[in-house]
Amino acid sequence: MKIERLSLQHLRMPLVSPFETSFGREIDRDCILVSVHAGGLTGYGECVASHAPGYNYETVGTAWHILTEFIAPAILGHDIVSAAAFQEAVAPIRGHHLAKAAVEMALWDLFGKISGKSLGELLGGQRSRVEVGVSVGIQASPEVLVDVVRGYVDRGYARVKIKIKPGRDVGDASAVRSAFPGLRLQVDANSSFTLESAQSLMPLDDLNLLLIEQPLFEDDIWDHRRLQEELRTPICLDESILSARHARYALEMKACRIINIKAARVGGLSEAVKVHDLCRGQSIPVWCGGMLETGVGRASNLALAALPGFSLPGDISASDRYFARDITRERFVLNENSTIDVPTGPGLGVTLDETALKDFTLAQADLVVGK
Ligand code: OSB
Ligand code: MG
Repeated sequence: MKIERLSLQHLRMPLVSPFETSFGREIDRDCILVSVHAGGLTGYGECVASHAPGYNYETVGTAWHILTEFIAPAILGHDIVSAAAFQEAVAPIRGHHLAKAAVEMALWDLFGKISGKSLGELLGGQRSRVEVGVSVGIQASPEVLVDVVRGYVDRGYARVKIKIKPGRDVGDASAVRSAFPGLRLQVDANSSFTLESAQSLMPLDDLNLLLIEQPLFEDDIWDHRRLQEELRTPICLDESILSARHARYALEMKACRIINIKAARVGGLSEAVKVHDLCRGQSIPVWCGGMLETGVGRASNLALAALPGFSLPGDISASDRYFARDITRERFVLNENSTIDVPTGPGLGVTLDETALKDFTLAQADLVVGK
């Protein structure tokens, strides 16, 4: 299947409410929609790099650069028959996982459309619906946080993650725990503590949390090992795990007991499946992380989370938790048991709302062979 054309659209979509983490506050969600054209079919992929390099070093700008200057030339006019073939073609490009993963997603969508199979089926998914939770940003005060969490619990979310940062940590988590003694609760620090400042997190051990996500530096697996020795609550790594190799290092070092899998962060769905398989072989629970995706990336996350090793609820909320208007015609809704259905149509199983797409597009590029 010869890749004939790659198109990029930089989108900016208003979030229903601002999302604040230890690295900043997002009011709009920026992303790049990647369309891969081959044989009269189009596959879609979402690049989840944000406007700013807060979560990791990639941005919409760096991804645009890598996609146009390096990834497109590596695949345009080439026969890319599998995710492995794609990864081989882009192997000389170091890093830039979010950019690579977007194209791999689009290729999977294309492979699914060609074969008539859903992404869930192609990846080896075994569930028709997956358990989900909601990720709640830092709020004005612990009182406001409890109110916001109550809103989600009332809507049916059975697992809640709250964002923490130094100074807004144990107090916030205790307030939510007191208000909801039976709630499945976890916290995410997004790399905002050091081994020293993380000493203040020790009281979290008394709050019956599912896990503490990425307390320390993104490039630091070793200090997580030292912190995990001191904490009874499982540490879960997000930012630190950029490949199945990193996952192996972390598990060998006992730096964490749970891994958050984001296909984008590890460079694509195929590598995400490798992380899943490694963890499953060692009975290490994994769950599907989120990056405030549009319906396109959400469909991909749901398909991935259908794999059997995803034993904890994912950060995959209903469409209305993020956007009043999305770019897919399909909107994802929360079932009564805090699950969301895995799409069943070919590929990602979503169709695009062209009008919404046009309204959200800030910039566009069409890349063809030899141009
Ligand atoms: O660390 O998991 C994270 C959003 C953007 C960047 C990083 C993270 C997140 C989330 C949101 O927690 C999860 C979601 O998509 O609902
Ligand atoms: Mg995280």
